[in-house]
Amino acid sequence: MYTTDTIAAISTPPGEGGIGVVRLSGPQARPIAERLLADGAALKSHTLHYGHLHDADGTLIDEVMVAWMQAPRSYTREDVVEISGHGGAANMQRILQAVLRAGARSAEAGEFTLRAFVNGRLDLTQAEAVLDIITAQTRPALDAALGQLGGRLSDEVRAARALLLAALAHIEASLDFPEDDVPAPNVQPQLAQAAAIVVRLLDSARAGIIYRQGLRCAIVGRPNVGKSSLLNALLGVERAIVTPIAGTTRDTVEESASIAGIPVALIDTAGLNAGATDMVEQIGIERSRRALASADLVLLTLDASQPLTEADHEVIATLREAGVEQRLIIALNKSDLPTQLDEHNLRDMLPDVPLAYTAALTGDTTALERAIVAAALGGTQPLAANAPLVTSARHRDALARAAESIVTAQAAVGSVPPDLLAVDIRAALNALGEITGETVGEDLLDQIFSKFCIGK
Ligand SMILES: Nc1nc2c(ncn2[C@@H]2O[C@H](COP(=O)(O)OP(=O)(O)OP(=O)(O)O)[C@@H](O)[C@H]2O)c(=O)[nH]1
Ligand SMILES: [Mg+2]
Repeated sequence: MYTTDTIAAISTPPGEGGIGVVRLSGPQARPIAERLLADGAALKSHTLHYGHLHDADGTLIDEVMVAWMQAPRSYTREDVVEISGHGGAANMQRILQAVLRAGARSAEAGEFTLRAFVNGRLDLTQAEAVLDIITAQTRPALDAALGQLGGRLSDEVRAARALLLAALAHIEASLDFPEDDVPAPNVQPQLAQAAAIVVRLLDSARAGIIYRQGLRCAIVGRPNVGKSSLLNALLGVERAIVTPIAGTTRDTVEESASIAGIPVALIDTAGLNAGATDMVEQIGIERSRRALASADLVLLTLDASQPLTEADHEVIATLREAGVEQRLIIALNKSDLPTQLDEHNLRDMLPDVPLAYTAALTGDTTALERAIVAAALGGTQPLAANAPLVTSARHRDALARAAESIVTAQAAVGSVPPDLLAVDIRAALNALGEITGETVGEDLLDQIFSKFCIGK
């Protein structure tokens, strides 16, 4: 999929903007720009050039600023030209079309960054970090992506690979002299150090992936317990309609919130009411069940100012049937009123489920937010100074495979012939190489870069 022709795309988001940028990369980038500028001026590298773009027939297109970045000092390490024109969909399209008519080809999704990777300007973790920076929704996710772009993850992975390569070199050296009855080399220290690095990286993955991908949290319960009020309180805006009437929410309402830096998609649902006869309410309840099934966390909301009702018991039975106890958090809402609900009875029914008192009416959701963060991160500490190193499932899976191979190798030292030991070490090296891109197939590259937008 990698070519060296000249590609072009609109690199700013669609819509209206003060300026918009069309980017070109490849050997024809500069000649194309100079031809369209048609003012006889020669572009100077890394210098802004003010001018007017004209089509081949001489029609004025736009007043622009053009920057040429001569290879290799550019994003792709090829000649890159950025044309800044007046932002706006029609104008940007017109500039892009002129550039394409002048000989460039439309860039594929992520093709600029792919070239940066192929030309060695970025390794694979850094290329992926570019995408993460663009899509980061919260500060911790952004910090992690910036760290990854800066090479924090690659440095660690390379350190582990260097140790494994050293172990492999020892083993291969011993294989060269099979007739000498020398004992197999002891590579335990290298393996142990490599394992320590891989395990530390894996430990950061759970929090890292949550901070980057976020999670879905469905708010469920019988009618009128304050689900919509909780959604609003967690969002800090009056998003869903709240009334004293049971059955107010008929459809699911989904909004994104940031809870202690974790992007959380909150889904308010129609109260689960077994006796619903109204068709709209029934459809709404069906949607609630679907939201329940797709959620990473389920927030069972109860009204603490009343004893548990028959309807509450039915909801609890539904949750049990759905098998969501492991991802359940209980919000005991309306805690601003005197408590009537028997907490012990509840704990008997749902042992080990975290429980938080809330008062959505007064906006008190602190304990609940803490419970959500704890459930999401599962024991791992919320980020303090250091952003997590591993934020993608792809990296986590490769690390897990590397860890497995290293453990197998560690167990095999001394008990199997060195050439068999080398097989496991090579497997670990390959798994780690997939992270940085040293040992990566074209399919995987396609898969990774296709997630980018066009123009990046
Ligand atoms: N005192 C008190 N009242 C609350 C609290 N939270 C919600 N309410 C009230 O409870 C009533 C129902 O609130 P909603 O948020 O609409 O409840 P819901 O669970 O979304 O109800 P449905 O959409 O009908 O399923 C409203 O009158 C709210 O003002 C709270 O923390 N304390
Ligand atoms: Mg509601």
